Amino acid sequence: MASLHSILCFFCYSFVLASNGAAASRKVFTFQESQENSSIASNQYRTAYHFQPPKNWMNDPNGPMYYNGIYHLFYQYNPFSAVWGNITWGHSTSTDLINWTPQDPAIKPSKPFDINGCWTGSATILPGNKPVILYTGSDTQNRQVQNVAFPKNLSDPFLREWMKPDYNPLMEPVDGINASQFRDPMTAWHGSDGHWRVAVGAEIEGNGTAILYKSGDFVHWMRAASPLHTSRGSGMWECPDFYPVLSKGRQGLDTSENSKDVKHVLKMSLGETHSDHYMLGRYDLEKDIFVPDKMVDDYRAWLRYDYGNFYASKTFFDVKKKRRILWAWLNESDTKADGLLKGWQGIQAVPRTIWLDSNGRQLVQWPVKELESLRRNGAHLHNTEIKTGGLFEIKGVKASQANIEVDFELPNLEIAKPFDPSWLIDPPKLCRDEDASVQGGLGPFGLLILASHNLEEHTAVFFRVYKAHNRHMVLLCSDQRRSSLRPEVDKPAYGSFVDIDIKKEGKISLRTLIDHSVVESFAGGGRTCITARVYPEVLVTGDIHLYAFNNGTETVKVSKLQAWDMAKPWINVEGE
Ligand code: DQQ
Repeated sequence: MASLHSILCFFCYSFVLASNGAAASRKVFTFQESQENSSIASNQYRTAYHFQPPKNWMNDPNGPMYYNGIYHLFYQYNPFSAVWGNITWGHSTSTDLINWTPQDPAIKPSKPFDINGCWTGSATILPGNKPVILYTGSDTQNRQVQNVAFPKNLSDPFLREWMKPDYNPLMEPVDGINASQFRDPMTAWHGSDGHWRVAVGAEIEGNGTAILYKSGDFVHWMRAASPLHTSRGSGMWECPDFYPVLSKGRQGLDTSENSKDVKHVLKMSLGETHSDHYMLGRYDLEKDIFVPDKMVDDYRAWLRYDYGNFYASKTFFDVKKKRRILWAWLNESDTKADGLLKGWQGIQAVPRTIWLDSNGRQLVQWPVKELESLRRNGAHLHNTEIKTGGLFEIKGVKASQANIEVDFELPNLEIAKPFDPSWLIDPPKLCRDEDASVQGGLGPFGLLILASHNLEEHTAVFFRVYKAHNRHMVLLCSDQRRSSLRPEVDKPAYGSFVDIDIKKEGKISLRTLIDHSVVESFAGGGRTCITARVYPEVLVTGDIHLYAFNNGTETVKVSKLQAWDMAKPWINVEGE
C-alpha cells in the first residue's frame, strides 16, 4: 500500500532547517529575500497534461465545439512570438479532450474587417449540422466589428479551412457603441420565434453590458431594444457567456434550450481584475433579457468559477456525452522576459464539466472524466490521523505531475474559532493573515505542493474551519507566496469560502492537479476551485516533494488519500 511516510513533527522539522543556516526556526515560513534577479526560463515549467500550443503565445479559448465525432479547440494565438500580438485563431482537434492534434491556424487576419487581428469568438451549430463561427475582427481603423466564418469543406473531418464571406462585418460599433469596447460574441441561441440571438460584450457609459442582436438568417442582424443584461457593477464585459443549466442533475443542455426546469448563467470576464464572474438567474423570453436571482451592482458579490488565475473562459455543449464543458486561459505569472526565453506563454485549464449545485446557489465544476485515463501508479491511504504540528510526505508519485485526492474528517467541530462576518469581504486577506504557518484551532490543514526538501519553496493549499452563528464556515486558501525563491515572479495568495455543510457531509474533500507550473484545486467536490501558476526553482533542480500537514491545535483524520502520477498525453506535438 501506500508509500506514505511517517508523520514528522512540523516544528522539529522547522528547527532542523533553522540550524542549517536560516536565521530562526520561523524562517521556514517567512519570505525568502533573494536579491538575485534570477531568470530561469526552464522547460520544466512547461506542462505535461494541460493544453498548450507547441510554442508561442496563447490566450483565450475560442469556439470550442463537438462536431461529427471530433472536439475542436481554437485559441487566441500569436504565430510569431511568445507575447500577445498578430492575433489569429490557433486550432487543435481531439477525440477524447485529452490528446490533441495541432492544425494550421483556422482564421487569420486577411480582410479589411479583421486585418488588425482575429479576436475572441464562439461556435454555433446551425440546423442541418452546419458549424459557424462568430468572432471579433479589428478592422482597418482598429474598430472592433463582429464577423462570421464558415468551414470551407464540411466533409473534412478536421474542418481545417475556414472562409470569411465578403458581407462581413455583421455588426458594427454604431449608435453609441464604443468601437474599442465591443467584442467577443457568444454562442448564438435559437428562440421559439425562429430567430437567432447572440450577445456581444461591451461597455456603455462605464457599465458592463451584453448587447443583444437578433437575426432570422444569421446574416442580417438587428440590435435589440434592450441589452441581454447590463450592470453598474463593473466596466467592460469581455468574453460573455450565456447558457442554460438544469435545476436538478448534472446533464448539460444545448444553448438554445429553455423550460421551467432550467436556470440561466451569465458569465463575464472583467479585464480590470482579470477574473471571471457569473450570475444565476432566468431568461425572460418575452422581454429577451436575463434576470438575475439576486440583483447586486458590485462585481465582488458575483460568484466566480475559480478564485485564482482563470480568465476569458468559455463553455460548450458536448452533445456526445450530454454535458457542458468549460475551458479557460491560465495566464503566466512569470516575467515577460522569461516567457520570451521559454518561447511560450499561456496554457488552458483542464476541461471541466460544469453543472448547477443541488442547492441551486452556485455552479459546480469537475475535471472531465477522461482525465482519469492518465492516472498511473497510485499511492493510497485510509484512516490516518495527522496530529497537531504533523507533516508527512506523500511518496510514490511524481510530485511535479500528479493528481491527489484527500478527504479530511474533523472529529471535534466544537473547538472551531469564531467566525467574523467581515472576513467574507476579502478571503484572500484572511489567507494572508492566517497562513499555513499560523496555528489555529481547526486548521490550517492541507497540502504543501511542489516543495523543496527544506520547505523553503512550497505552495500551500489548505483549509481552516470557523464557527459562525448557526453553521461552520470552511475557508480554502491557495497561497503562492512561498512557491518560488525567484523574487521576480508574481506570487499572490488566493482564497474563498466553500459552501458545504460540514456537519452533514462529515468531511471536506480536496482534489488537486499538479502539472509543473500549474496547481488546480477543487474543494468540496468542485464547489470552490482555485488555480495557481507557480515557478519554483526546485522544478529545475528536480528534488520535489509533496506533503500533507496539519498546523491546527486539533487532530485531523485523513479518511482517504489517493494520489497518482499523471501520464503525458499527446498535446500538440509537432510533426504528428
Ligand atoms: N482577449 C481577446 C479579446 C478579449 C480578450 C484578444 C480577453 O477579444 O476581450 O486577444 O482576454
